[in-house]
Amino acid sequence: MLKLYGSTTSPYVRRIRMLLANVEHDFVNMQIFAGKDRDYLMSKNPTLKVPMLEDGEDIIYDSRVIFRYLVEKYSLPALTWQQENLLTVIDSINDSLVQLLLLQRSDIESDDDKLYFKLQDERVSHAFSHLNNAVEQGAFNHWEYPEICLFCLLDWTAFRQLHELASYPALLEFLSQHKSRIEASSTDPRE
Ligand SMILES: N[C@@H](CCC(=O)N[C@@H](CS)C(=O)NCC(=O)O)C(=O)O
Repeated sequence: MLKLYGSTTSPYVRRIRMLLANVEHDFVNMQIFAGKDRDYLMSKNPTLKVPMLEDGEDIIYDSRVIFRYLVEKYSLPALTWQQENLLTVIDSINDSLVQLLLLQRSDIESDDDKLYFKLQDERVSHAFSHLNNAVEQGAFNHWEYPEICLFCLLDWTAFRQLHELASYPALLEFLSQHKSRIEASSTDPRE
């Protein structure tokens, strides 16, 4: 049986949980920052990040690679290059916001005058605008992996209050359009 390791709050983990909504699997909810779960992660995954997928002898890390693994295993449609690029944009926001959250938790205050924060803030705003335009142009009109990843990013950004989404109306509309899907409500990080 497939075993997915992660946490209920991670947007990277949630996308794989939503993708596996109709595939039998075990979900292992870990506390990755300390204790025995971290020891387990240390023993299996040198990146010390989740998600991680275990399939018999195979251990796969990184959501993007896990997706490719599942595409191969279940003959799912592969992404187009345009979708790959959109996923890169989604991941670039996700990575910046994960770093900002970790800084918050380290009691390091955000300071717009500092290069590090300025670069993250510019990337996040610019990339959200790009995604807002992409939604307006119909690039997220299905319910497949890119849409799932966008949904997880937006819902997590709102949940953690990491960036104001009010200036991206198409993204807000996209979020509310998909919120009540069963795989969205059953993986809601607020639950
Ligand atoms: N590129 C990775 C990113 C995964 C990632 O950043 N996961 C976060 C949780 S949202 C994590 O495990 N962070 C732990 C850390 O940074 O120490 C993927 O797509 O799976």
